[in-house]
Amino acid sequence: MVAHNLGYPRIGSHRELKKASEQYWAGKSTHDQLVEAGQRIRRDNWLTQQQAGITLIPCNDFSFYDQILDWSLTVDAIPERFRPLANQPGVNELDLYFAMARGYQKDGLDLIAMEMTKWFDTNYHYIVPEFSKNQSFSLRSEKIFSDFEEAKTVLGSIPKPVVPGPVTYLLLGKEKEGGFHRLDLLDRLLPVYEQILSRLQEQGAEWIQFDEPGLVLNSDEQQRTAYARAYRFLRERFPNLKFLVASYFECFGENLSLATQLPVDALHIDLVRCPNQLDDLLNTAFVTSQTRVSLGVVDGRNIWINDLNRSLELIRKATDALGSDRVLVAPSCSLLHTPCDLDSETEAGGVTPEIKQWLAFARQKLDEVVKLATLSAQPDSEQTQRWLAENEAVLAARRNSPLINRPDVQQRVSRLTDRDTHRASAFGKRQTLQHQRLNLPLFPTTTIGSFPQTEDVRINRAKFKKGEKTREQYEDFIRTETQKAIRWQEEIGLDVLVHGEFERNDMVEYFGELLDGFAFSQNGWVQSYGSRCVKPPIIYGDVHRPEAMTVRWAEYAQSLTPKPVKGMLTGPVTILQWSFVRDDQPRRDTCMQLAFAIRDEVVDLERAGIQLIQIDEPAIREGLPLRRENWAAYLDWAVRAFRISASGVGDETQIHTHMCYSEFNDIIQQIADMDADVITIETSRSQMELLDAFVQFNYPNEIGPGVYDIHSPRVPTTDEMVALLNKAADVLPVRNLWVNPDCGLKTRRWPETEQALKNMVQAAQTVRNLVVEHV
Ligand code: THG
Ligand code: ZN
Repeated sequence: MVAHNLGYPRIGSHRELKKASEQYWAGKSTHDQLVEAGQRIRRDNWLTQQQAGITLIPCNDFSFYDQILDWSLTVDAIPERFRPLANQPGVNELDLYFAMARGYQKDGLDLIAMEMTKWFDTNYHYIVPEFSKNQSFSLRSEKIFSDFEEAKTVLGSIPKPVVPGPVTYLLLGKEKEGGFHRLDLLDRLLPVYEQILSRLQEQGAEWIQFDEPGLVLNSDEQQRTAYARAYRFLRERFPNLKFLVASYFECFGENLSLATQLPVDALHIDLVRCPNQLDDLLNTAFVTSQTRVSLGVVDGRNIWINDLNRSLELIRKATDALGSDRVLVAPSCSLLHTPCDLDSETEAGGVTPEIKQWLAFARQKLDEVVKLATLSAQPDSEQTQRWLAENEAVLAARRNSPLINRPDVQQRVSRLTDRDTHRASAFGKRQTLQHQRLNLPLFPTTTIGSFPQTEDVRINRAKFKKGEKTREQYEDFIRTETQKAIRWQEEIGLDVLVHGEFERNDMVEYFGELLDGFAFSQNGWVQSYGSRCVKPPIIYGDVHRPEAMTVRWAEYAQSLTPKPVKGMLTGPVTILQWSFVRDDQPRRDTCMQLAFAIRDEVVDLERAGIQLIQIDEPAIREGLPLRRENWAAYLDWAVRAFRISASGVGDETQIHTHMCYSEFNDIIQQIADMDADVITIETSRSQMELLDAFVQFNYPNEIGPGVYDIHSPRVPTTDEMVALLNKAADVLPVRNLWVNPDCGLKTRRWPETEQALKNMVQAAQTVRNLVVEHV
């Protein structure tokens, strides 16, 4: 049985790629040095997979920024605005590529970066292809060919090139003008695939992996036709190449019969997300075809060790029906979404030996895939029996561990009543009380919470973590930063202040470190976008808050100023969404536990005199299941979790929430159901278009539509923010409007932040005067 892999993390086991690219962007290293860093990572990855015993090893899964952006360069889908750069002498392909990802402000050019968005329901972000009506495609980048050649040399065997499937690639893009649908471009795109495959075939390729996760999304007739047409086209031209079409993250749903009938050599299915898919598949004519099935049995989205017996049962079912020649074993999806190597973890991070044996990172998952192939080939060997016994013992130990089970927490969740999910009074009454108490001007100004995480802040935290600074020294430093931030906010005239979050690394990791039931790794980095990584905490047990997490800092900040300071928390759904979640109970149950932990913190903040408390839920929309039929159930518990976290306080305490990256139309009812007193949202990039959903819905509570885009260092002018605010004031009740940037400022630098916020306060003053004149 073939053990294969769909993709491997490319950041390097110690984030070598991050360091190398950021050096290069800062002009501190050369093009060749960056290229060599990439080569070293690829080589390590290939050899790691080979040594583990993987027989079909992917290539072209490496990327300097994003695999979809790589593909846009490969098929020459370069937006017009980047053409001058593409034709400029001295600008190499990599510079053009990074310009597309990050924008380019140099040599009199000001090229806005391409948009970035979530990769399905993961915390990875890809660069969105931009298509025009008369879009043409041609073979441009040679990356896939050199990658193949390089892998062949390193491995001494034939690697498996990975390409985005043509239909998913088009679906992931965006039409930049009207009058066409991006799938209309398929016929122009396929000839480029033909060229690419013939080159790969000449180079000796045998298998090609087409990633078509689009196959698990709800589809219409046009989409289904496109998949069928694309693979018929390619099949006719390449009867001898072996095609593997990879789906992942969900079940096929209505695409099942289409997927099982594609003229390909192997179909990959995700049996972690959709364990019933194998039965479904074996109930179709697939059984009597020649097509192989690749069983995604090792979880590529989480970090728990595999239940070997459960996987073997699935494998056995497949081999019984199809014969072992037609079965491959693999992770459920690319291992991009898991950290590199558990061996880098030491106990200091809270991954104790007990917890560690429950975990598998990417490298350990390779071993699991190979083990499963071996086990199913030799079910009766002594080694088989030993492996299974070991695995059963560890799983049983985890199930029964006192570390995991906290009866008091379970009881609290099971006793949840309606009172836990409702504020004392309806919004109308709360608003009156809050306005009386806070006495803010119209168009009150505030920020989303974080201020720039400067080099200085990071260095101090790193020193504290390494033990080079005492807690006292570190906390003194944080207090000084906080004090500076408060003074400065007072000076520029913001109305509602924040403490700046200098004590926090990441908005989820920080809480994970302070809650029971969480472990945090030291090196468990996962790529989020480009060179940016996150270190998702690991929720292994019942969640409990042993003590207040943020009260001390909020209280300190409030003690420095008569102006109100807003308390800052991450909401239960976002903590869930950005963590590795336990797989032994429904996500909903874990979320309810988180909700009560946050609720206790909210109540403690109120008790400490904090009058406004923000519970961020940027990830509530991205948690939406990929298939619409599962939305209602998710939204029901997600909204309930937020309400639990927010409903422990009195009417006068103002609850804020914040969301970013959101298409709000789909879920506006549920956003309203969250019943936050104030919501701040990202709207500036769309010129307030995202507000439409709120306007049409008649959203009843207060809103802070972001008036400038924090994702760029550009300083917005007062005039443009006045224009945006006027737009908002035209369609929403003035008493409900807030003025704020569209997201936290931690990735920005101080100089642009200072100027931008000064202009923002000025803009608020201008509209206030306009409104007063009007009245
Ligand atoms: N935290 C987590 N997930 C996220 C975000 C977050 N997902 C969506 C969005 N925000 C992604 N954006 C970022 C922005 C910045 C960084 C990571 C994701 C970042 N990371 C640091 C780096 O790579 O240098 C490392 C973090 C650290 O210093 O601790 O800057 O905010 N969980
Ligand atoms: Zn945001």
